[in-house]
Amino acid sequence: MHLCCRFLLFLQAFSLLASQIQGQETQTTEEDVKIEVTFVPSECEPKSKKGDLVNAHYDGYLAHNMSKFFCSRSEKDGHPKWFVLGVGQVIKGLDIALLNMCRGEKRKVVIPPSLAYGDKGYDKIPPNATLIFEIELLGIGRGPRSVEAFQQMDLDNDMQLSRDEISHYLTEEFRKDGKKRDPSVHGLILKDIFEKNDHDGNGLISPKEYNVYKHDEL
Ligand SMILES: *[C@@H]1O[C@H](CO)[C@@H](O)[C@H](O)[C@H]1NC(C)=O
Ligand SMILES: *[C@@H]1O[C@H](CO)[C@@H](O)[C@H](O)[C@H]1NC(C)=O
Ligand SMILES: [Ca+2]
Ligand SMILES: [Ca+2]
Repeated sequence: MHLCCRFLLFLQAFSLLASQIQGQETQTTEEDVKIEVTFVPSECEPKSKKGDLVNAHYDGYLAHNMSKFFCSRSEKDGHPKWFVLGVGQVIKGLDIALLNMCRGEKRKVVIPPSLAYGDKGYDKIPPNATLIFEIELLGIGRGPRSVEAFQQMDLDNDMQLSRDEISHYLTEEFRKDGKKRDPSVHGLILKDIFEKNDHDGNGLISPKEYNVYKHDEL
C-alpha cells in the first residue's frame, strides 16, 4: 500500500518541517560522509533534493568488521524504503548520502558516528561506530510540502484536518496516480490514518498529532 505509506510520511514530514521552522537547527560537524558513486545510469536526471520522497534499497555494515546490520532487501518482505529526504527520517549521514542522486544510481558511502548513532550506538550498532551503506536509489517523487500541504488539505482553514478533508485529499491523489483500486482501499487508508494519528480521538487531526517521528529509525 504505497499510497498509504506515502501519506503517512507526508503527515510525519509536516511535523518535522514545522519543528525545524521553530528553530531546532541541526548542529554542524567537521566530519563528512564519504561518497563513492558505483553506478550511474546513462540518463541521470532528475537528481534528488531535500524534501523529495525517495524510494531506496540500502544495506548497512559496521566499518570495523564489515558485519551487515541492516538490509532493506530482507526486512519487511524486502520492500525498498520510502522516506522524505533531508528531514531526519533517517540518520543524518543517509540524508546527506542520498542527495543529488538520480534514479538507478548506486553509491557506497562511509558515515562517521557523529552522523550516525554517535557515542551511544543503537541496537546492533556499537558506540562510536563508523557505518558503511550500499545504496540504490529506485525512485524520486514529489515530496510533501509541509505547511503548504497541510493548508492545502485544510479546506476550511481551521488548522484541523477532518475526515472529509482527508478523504477529499485521498480522492484527488488516487485520481492523479490513475491506478485502478478497490473502493474499499480508500476507507481502509482513511481509518488507518485516523487510528495512527488522531491520538485524542476527537475525529480531527491537529498539526501536533502528526508528530509520530522516531528519532533513531533507520
Ligand atoms: C562485528 O562487530 C560487532 C560489534 O562490535 C559484533 O557484534 C559482531 O559480532 C562482529 N561480527 C563479526 C562477524 O565479527
Ligand atoms: C566514543 O567517543 C567519544 C569521543 O571521542 C569518547 O569520549 C568515548 O569514550 C567513546 N566511547 C566509547 C564507548 O568508545
Ligand atoms: Ca479543517
Ligand atoms: Ca485529534
